[in-house]
Amino acid sequence: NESTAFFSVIGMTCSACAGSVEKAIKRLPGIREAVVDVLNAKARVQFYASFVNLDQICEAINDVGFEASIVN
Ligand code: 9UX
Repeated sequence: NESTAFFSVIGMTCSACAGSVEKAIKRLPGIREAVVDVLNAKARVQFYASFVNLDQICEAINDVGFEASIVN
């Protein structure tokens, strides 16, 4: 079944930044939806926890040059 998580994403300055974060998240297995909000420096991700975990999502965001952390 499906989980939803929110992330703080530091370093996005334009909508293309947000697009590259979205793409990076969606490349992972088990992602249902990713919506990245550049103005609020946040991402909302719906995913299947049997395929991917929160740390892997953070790592994917970090790997494209931003600084992600889990928020509650
Ligand atoms: Mo546009 Mo965002 O060059 O870094 S992609 S500012």
